[in-house]
Amino acid sequence: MYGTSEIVDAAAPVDAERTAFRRTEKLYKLYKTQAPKSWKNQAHRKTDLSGVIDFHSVLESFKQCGATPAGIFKYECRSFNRPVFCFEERPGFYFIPGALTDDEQVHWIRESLISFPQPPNRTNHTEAYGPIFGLFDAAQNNKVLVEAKSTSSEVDRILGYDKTNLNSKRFSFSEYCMITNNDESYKSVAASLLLRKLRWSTLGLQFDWSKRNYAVSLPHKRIPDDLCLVAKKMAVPAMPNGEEFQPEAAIVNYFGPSDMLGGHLDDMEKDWSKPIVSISLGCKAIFLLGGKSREDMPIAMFLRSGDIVLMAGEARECFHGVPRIFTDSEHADNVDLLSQFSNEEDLCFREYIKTSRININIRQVN
Ligand SMILES: O=C(O)CCC(=O)C(=O)O
Repeated sequence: MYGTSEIVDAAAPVDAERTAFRRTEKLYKLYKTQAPKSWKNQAHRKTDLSGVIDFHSVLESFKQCGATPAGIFKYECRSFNRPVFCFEERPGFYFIPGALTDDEQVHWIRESLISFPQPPNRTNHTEAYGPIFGLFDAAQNNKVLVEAKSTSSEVDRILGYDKTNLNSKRFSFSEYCMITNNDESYKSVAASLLLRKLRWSTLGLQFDWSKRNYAVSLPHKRIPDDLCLVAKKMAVPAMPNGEEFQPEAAIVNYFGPSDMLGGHLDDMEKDWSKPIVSISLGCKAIFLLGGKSREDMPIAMFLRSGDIVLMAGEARECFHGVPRIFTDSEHADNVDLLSQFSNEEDLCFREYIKTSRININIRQVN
């Protein structure tokens, strides 16, 4: 949970709040027809996507004839050598289509699955299970998570544990298989299930969801240098007076096939003139950029793997969300990306990302 929103299963019933933002979300979210259980593949309701802006087409036609659709302009920034597009009606929002190469996307997908959920970074599972090491690897090896009897002093050191706190939860992966575990007092859960239910991890300064602020006292590592470099480089069009962006925290969102991120504001950073740098990986999604009120009609656009958006200044006050991702072969737009994972040892990444989307959004907190 962060901002005023969390990733939810779009198939779950939600109270209808009839604002313009909510109506647009409902227009685009994924619906499944009420098919009988015996039907293996439920058909998806056809959604009219003709009103969704496709910045890859905008870029193509700009290259061919130098024109942009009404309300969109190409942003000129001398110190930035990629095409950037903006909306006349939403100052502070920047779209950088295809900002990352295929290799870069592959790298950040691996990092998002292997390194970013590693303690001391927190995930949506930390509250229930405490720190979990090696989740992705454990899921590939059919391990289950069991309550550990003890942890090594190395783990204690990394996590800054107080040994006198007997309530600290300590879980580790075991080779034991759930099915052979008949002891009901021995809690266990399959790593593959935990991976499928991974919804967020936080890097750098850790966010305390219960207090809705950055908890500087929580153990944390700095954001990896290579991610900082990407964020600094990509933030340039949105930085006031040529200042350098200082990445201090990041949230990694993991979307499964029927997940959505409801309309929200990101309002817990001090200086809203600094951008949020938001990287898309995996399946294509629809992004809604609303206005300062939920009553303002949102603009819908596609986000593809490798696209980056920046939200700074006035755009920081705009409601936004992701009503759906596309996993079907007609719309997912991930064939090139999937072909990058063709080696035997990469098939696990391919399987995951074939039906998932990852978003890494990087923030300057102070
Ligand atoms: O997934 C996205 O592209 C948007 C993420 C977002 O809005 C957020 O993390 O606040």
